[in-house]
Amino acid sequence: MHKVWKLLLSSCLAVTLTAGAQDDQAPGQAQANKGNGARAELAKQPPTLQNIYGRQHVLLDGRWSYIIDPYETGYYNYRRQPFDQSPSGAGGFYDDRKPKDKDDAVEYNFDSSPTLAVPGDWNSQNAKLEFYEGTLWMRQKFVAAPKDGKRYFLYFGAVNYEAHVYLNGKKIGSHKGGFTPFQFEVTGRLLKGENNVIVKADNTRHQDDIPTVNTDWWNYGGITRDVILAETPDTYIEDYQIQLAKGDMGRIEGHVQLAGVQRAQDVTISIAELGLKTVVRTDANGRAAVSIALPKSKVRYWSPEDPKLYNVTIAGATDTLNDRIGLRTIETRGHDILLNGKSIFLRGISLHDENPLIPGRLRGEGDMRMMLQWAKDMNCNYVRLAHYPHSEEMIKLADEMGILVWAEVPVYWTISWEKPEVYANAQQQLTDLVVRDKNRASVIIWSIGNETPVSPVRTQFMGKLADTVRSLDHTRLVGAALEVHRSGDVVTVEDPLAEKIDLASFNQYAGWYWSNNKEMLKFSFKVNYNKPVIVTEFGADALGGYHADSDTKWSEEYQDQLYKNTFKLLDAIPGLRGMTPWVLADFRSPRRPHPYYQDYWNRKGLISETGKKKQAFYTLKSYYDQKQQQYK
Ligand code: GCB
Repeated sequence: MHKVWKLLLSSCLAVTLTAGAQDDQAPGQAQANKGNGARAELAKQPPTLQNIYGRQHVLLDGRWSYIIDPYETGYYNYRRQPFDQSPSGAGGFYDDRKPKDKDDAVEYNFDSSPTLAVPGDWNSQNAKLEFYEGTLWMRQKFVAAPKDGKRYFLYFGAVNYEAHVYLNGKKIGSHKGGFTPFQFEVTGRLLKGENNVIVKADNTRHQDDIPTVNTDWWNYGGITRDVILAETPDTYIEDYQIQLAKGDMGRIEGHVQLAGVQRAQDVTISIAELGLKTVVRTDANGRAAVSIALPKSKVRYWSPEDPKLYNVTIAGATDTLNDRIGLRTIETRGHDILLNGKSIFLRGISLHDENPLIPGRLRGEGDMRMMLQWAKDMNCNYVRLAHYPHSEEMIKLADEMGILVWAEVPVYWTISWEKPEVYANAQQQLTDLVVRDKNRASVIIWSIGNETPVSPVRTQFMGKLADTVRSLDHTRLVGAALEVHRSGDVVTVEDPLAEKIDLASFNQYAGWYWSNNKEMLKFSFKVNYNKPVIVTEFGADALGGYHADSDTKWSEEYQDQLYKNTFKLLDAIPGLRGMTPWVLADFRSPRRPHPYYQDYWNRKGLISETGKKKQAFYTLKSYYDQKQQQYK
């Protein structure tokens, strides 16, 4: 009997071990099995490396050869048993086999297969794959020169959705979840000279995944973020947190975590520009708490107006890492959001991890800069990175460009709330997000989900996520995009989950899904929470370049008028402290088939799929110009 165990390792990394174990083997006890090909190769994995780009590394991006495999012929034999769980572990496409001689038939061939750019979704790179949901095999070859005394990690920024990874024909592990990083230690498995990494990526949707089958975005498949081979010393800095203590502008609070044999070491944390140097001693588990008093008068605190990043060096006896870290506090008091103690208004916009001009997933810094610059052109100081973790590069860019961030996990709409394994998956994705981005000053809000319909089982699920995120990081705010309820003309936010989070944050679609421009001003909002009110979505579809009067849906004028009306409605809410209208740019969605107005695009963008700004873009900008004056 074969069984796949999802392990929630004590620290953070979700790793699926393919164990040829007995059914009664408990999760967490799965062991590598003797002799059985790939199964013997799988071992407990250390948590993902903090600050992957700060490591000695090579990018394994570039052109990857691929084979489309809708029937998973390269994974299962004709009795639908996985090859990688057979006694030899061989037989799948990951063998990358060539015919031995002329009477040998091999039915696949990476060498003569086409290639795709990595990072990159496959849907935008080959018309055949535009709507494809299923398995693709992808291969990259690279030369390595592993050194004695060093450790090596194969790190994936994201693969959507399920990845099985093979190095030189042997399985090294698998991972589920389309937007968070994962890694496998490959020390001792890397060959001197040519190596071959093969990934089976499968973006099939399932009801019991996170997200579930129903979303309003394109299900882009493939290796959508960087693939990295990182080298560390034998004992290395695995993780650290260097951030201001909650509400204390005079102190850094955090920790350092070493991994390896020499775990007890002196570790020096220095911020040269501030003349700071602190030495901590890690314990037998490699851990040390960090607390550093700051010369407040000398510090330039990070903010959108002055996104100052300090060079921080963390140096142990065996490993040194550099990071650029912003120092800021974030709190709420009543209706106020306080950044470095000062009340702010979040002039935001929502966006997807998609470049409408390709269209496809954001591929790197150029694409990301374009998106964030568009937000800045609208005088935004804040973005909602909907509806799933965006890339680490994006968050770093937000740090550098001075843009506050709402970061989210794809707990979206109708999740299978009652299933423990579904909860475990959601918790893992949230954990991986927090672990990855906890040193980024730009991130001020962790969002645990979007428009999840109120019910006891859902509220329990979401409540546990809220508790988890607070236990991982008590310095930031916790949010969720809640739903509203209407009774006559009164729109209320009544959700027991609101008690568990720091914001009264909700989506509302007056004038689009309910009512219209003529009538929407009759509505009023009742938000009975003494918390900052953040409107996480509102909007209207407009086909760029389609002009009509402001009562005609799909026109730029309609969208523009809806924005003007919405400002009137929202400005009447006493605690309003920010908003992220839906959405920066048109984005692709299979739920949007209208042949003329949509053509599989959600048209609520303020920028069209050709990159043209619609009328409402300028209307939102002038509203934000006023808000900026108000909160000076
Ligand atoms: C929503 C969702 C968002 C959709 C949007 C829409 O409430 O949160 O993902 O794309 O509405 O356009 O309907």
